[in-house]
Amino acid sequence: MRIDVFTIFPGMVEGFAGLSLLGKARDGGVVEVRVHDLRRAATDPHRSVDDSPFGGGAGMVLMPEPLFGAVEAVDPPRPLYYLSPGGRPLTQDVARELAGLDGFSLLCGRYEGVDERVREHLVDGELSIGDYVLAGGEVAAMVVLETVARLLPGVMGNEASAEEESFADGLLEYPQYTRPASFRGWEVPEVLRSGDHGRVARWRRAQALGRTIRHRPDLLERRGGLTDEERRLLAEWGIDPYDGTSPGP
Ligand code: JF5
Repeated sequence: MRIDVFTIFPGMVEGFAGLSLLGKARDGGVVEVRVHDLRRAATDPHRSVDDSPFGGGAGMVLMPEPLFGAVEAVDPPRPLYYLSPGGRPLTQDVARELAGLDGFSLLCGRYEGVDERVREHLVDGELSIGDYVLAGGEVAAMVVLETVARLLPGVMGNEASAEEESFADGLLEYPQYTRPASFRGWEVPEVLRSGDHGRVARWRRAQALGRTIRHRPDLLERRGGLTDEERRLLAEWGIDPYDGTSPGP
């Protein structure tokens, strides 16, 4: 898969793309990330990419010429997405959709955003990583890169985990423990040390359900509420199906 990123801070995205999971994916030939400096297409001696808004107002707007110039010089993989709070929300489903493409591209805005003609005539869509405002699209682009890259075959090293984990089935994660079995008097739940794999699996499922009820009831609603089997599981472990709480010891 090839992903092209257009930004006025290429070093920021290059650095990120060379490290950790993405760096390994790159080394393994699973993904190719090409970062393009929007200033390269600027024509004036100052390499300007921004100008003040028509109609007045605070801040600066990214100009159409350097943006069209940078993208058209490359003819990057499509679709080209503009990162913006007004875009289509990035969810695990959207990430899976992107991971199924041969490639796509990302355009990072800065300042007050891009000239509207860029949104209308250059990009194919817009993506949002959440309801907050960043100083620029670079961090959002890195979130998209990492979210998609870890779904590509051969990236995690641990093929099982990418899909086994939370959101794959629309629930939050169950609690994880490692050694020591007792830390400062806080014990690892007995069930995890019982060696009874069926009981462990039921406990984990019940914990994931309880956590989701407690912290993200909206996710459960989206799955269509609790099944009878899930209600039985919660009852087995003493978890309240309405608020996800368990009685203390
Ligand atoms: C951006 C002008 C775009 O702030 C964001 C963003 C928030 N959620 N998803 C993306 O994008 C960066 C900053 C300034 C346009």
